[in-house]
Amino acid sequence: MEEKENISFCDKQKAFNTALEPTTKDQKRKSTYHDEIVWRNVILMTLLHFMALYSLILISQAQILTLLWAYLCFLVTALGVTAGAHRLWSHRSYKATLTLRIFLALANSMAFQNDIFEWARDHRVHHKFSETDADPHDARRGLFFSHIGWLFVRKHKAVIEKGKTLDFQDLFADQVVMFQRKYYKTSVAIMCFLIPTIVPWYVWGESLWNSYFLASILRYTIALNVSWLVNSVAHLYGNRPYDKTINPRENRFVSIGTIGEGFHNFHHTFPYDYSASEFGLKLNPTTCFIDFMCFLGLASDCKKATKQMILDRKERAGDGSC
Ligand code: ST9
Ligand code: ZN
Ligand code: ZN
Repeated sequence: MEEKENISFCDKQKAFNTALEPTTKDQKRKSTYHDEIVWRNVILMTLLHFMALYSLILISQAQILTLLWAYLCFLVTALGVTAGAHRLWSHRSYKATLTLRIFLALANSMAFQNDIFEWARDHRVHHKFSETDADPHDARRGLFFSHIGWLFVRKHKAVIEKGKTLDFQDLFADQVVMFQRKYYKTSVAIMCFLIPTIVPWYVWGESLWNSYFLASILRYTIALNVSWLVNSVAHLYGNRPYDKTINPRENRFVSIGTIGEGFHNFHHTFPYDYSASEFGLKLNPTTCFIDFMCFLGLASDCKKATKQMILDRKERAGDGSC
């Protein structure tokens, strides 16, 4: 048993050290970087969006239960990103029990936005090097790039170089994160496509066609786009009550779609805050979920910026709006 633990620890260390070494791909990137387009992503994303447009026609033909199911899948998807990959794994803004982490990892596979490790790695790099070449979705490169374009090209070499200076040991040490990464494709097939499609067909007799297009394709595409709005629109449009020197902004419209993640000026100013928004002032569904998990004993140690810190910051650096 002890030997097994040693082996797995050594393996993790080896994997981490290997991740720090430049790969052949990295060497190539140094000499060739210049928006190398990944056509596979362009084609797949274009196809997905056309399929989502087609899904809109099916809304009027579907059973009401199927539409409610698609919405429920959207909420679970969203929590997998907001309460999971974002507030728990990227920022460690609260602690979660194994049960909650398993639920959030499954919900995260429903979101199909890269595995938790990769999502959190890119997101930490985004916070640390915001609006520089090392920011994976650098908003200085415009609305399209920060929304979806960054997924169509190879990363700027600075993203990888700077990213490798950050510490991801906590993610390597989380067995739920590592398990999800190992079985990512299978978990996505089951959580993002199979379950959303099968349930309406099996339980209330919806056609497989309608449930696939509405609960899988349309729900997935909407969830992707609202998530991307945080990187694009919430970095370009809105007010900056907490820090007018940074790009991220408060955007209520984005907050509604993302169940509470559009208070982006606050979030970049106080990234450790589990609510990602000022306490009491804003309705934040993800915060309500985490609070409920604390009530059930599944979450704890929520970090929060104090009222005084927020007031001081507003006075010192805010744009005067509220
Ligand atoms: C998607 C992600 O949509 C969405 C993220 C949204 C974020 C929103 C944030 C807002 C916060 C609030 C949340 C709101 C949510 C609301 C929800 C409501 C519903 N550091 O990546 P590779 C190294 S995904 C350090 O392949 P390329 C590393 O060694 C959509 N190192 O780079 C890596 O190898 P490995 C579906 C890094 O080749 C190696 O480089 N998925 C870092 O340039 C190669 O990495 C897709 O569309 C780093 N940061 O390719 C696929 N990064 O991983 C998208 C990399 O083995 N991805 N390294 O360790 C790709 O195809 C590729 O990543 C690429 C770049 C073509 C974009
Ligand atoms: Zn964040
Ligand atoms: Zn941001």
